[in-house]
Amino acid sequence: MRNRGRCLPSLSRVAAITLAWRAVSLGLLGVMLASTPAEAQPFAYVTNFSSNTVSVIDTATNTVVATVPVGTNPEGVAITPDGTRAYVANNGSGTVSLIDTASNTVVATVQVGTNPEGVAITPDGTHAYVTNAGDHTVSVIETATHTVVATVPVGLGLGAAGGGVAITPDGTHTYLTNEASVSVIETATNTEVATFFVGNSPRGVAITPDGTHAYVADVTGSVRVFDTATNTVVASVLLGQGSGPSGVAITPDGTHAYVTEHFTDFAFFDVAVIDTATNTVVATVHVGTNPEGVAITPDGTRAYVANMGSGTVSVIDTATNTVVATVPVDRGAFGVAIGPARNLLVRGDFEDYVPPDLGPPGWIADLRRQVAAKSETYQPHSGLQNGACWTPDALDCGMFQGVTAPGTGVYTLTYFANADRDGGLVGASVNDKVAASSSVAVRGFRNYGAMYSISFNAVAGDTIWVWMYSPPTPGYVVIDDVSLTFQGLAP
Ligand SMILES: [Ca+2]
Repeated sequence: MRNRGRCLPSLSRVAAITLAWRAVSLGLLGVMLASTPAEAQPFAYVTNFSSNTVSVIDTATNTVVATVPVGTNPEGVAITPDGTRAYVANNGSGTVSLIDTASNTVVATVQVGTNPEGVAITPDGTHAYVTNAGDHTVSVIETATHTVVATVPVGLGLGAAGGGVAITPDGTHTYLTNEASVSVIETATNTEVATFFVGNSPRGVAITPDGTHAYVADVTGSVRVFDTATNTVVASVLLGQGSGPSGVAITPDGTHAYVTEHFTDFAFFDVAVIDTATNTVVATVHVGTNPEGVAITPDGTRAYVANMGSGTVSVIDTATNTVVATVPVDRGAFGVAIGPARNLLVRGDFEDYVPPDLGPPGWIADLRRQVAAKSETYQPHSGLQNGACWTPDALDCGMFQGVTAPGTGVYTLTYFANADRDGGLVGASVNDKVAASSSVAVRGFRNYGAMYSISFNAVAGDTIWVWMYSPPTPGYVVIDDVSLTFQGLAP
């Protein structure tokens, strides 16, 4: 039995935070920080239409780290919100390849319609929408089972789907382009609820982060801006005949749209940068030949452009709108998708521990506390295991994990936590000061409720400690699926 003489009276929240931090700060000795800056950056997945592969680019180094064989003529690509899977539409095979992003191998192949082109995944990660140009349908794949759960006829049967597809941030509607129209699918019912004509050849479509507008690139020379509440055109940005607007992506802060000009009458192929406040072109960036797909990093600092003609990817610095790297990929570079910011924490899901142990790499039990934190199998939120402080006695407990901040800007800590009495806390400290914390709600056994999400600022090189604290009263605090991500500069 540990020293009961150290039992503390019931604490105010402020005092508890101070104590939690003091314990964390005392626990730093001899503990290695877990992350390096390179680990914070996500990967870009690029389809190569003419070589039937997907190139995986590490955006920290702008080098190709894997080349994955997929089906015939891959076009569209999308990555699940948790970053674990890339969905690739194989136009020539009528299939979608599912790439496991941890191993960069194809782990499943799903038969869809004829000539699939575009693919988008719902914000909750439960479904993928695949446009089939050959039979004017959309295949809806349930991601948990890898099965097609609905096939939706679209575009009034008029012309082939154009390949563009995007889902509103609230997950309620899917926008896709047809040969001369845009279709809107209600995701709750998987029915087409609107079709409106938009000019000759709409292709790429992107929706602003606030969900209010859709940007539709038309290869005949313009970008049309739709109000998603009314599905009417509120602006039209003329890029010029022969420019061939094709791919479109919007920055995470919603201020700019990047549009690839796939064809040109001139010597250069460009990406047009549109200010979404004024809907005017504010920059033109020369890229490789026949640029097609475009995607923007989660922190908004880079745009990745797949150049079909040159088999390269141009990396644009969005602050200066200049190309800062050109990455050779494979023949017919077509679509590009970038994964979410990577989890800076190690073993956030607690699956790799042997209960009751914790320890590096990952979580450290705070030995300044009266009871050691542990891994356990009693209340997993995901998988089979979770982290816990539990004692029938009036003893406190805590755990923590440290990383070096890879950049200057906003960090977001998300986690699931549960407790059977008040006083539990989860938070983050930056350079010895509590930057954000939240008390853990009291619920029933295994009832985690909604995900917690707290944000704070840090400067590159700062030491961030993520911690959990359980007060000196009998009971438990449990935690699972903890993620710390660098979001980049605040919008
Ligand atoms: Ca778990």
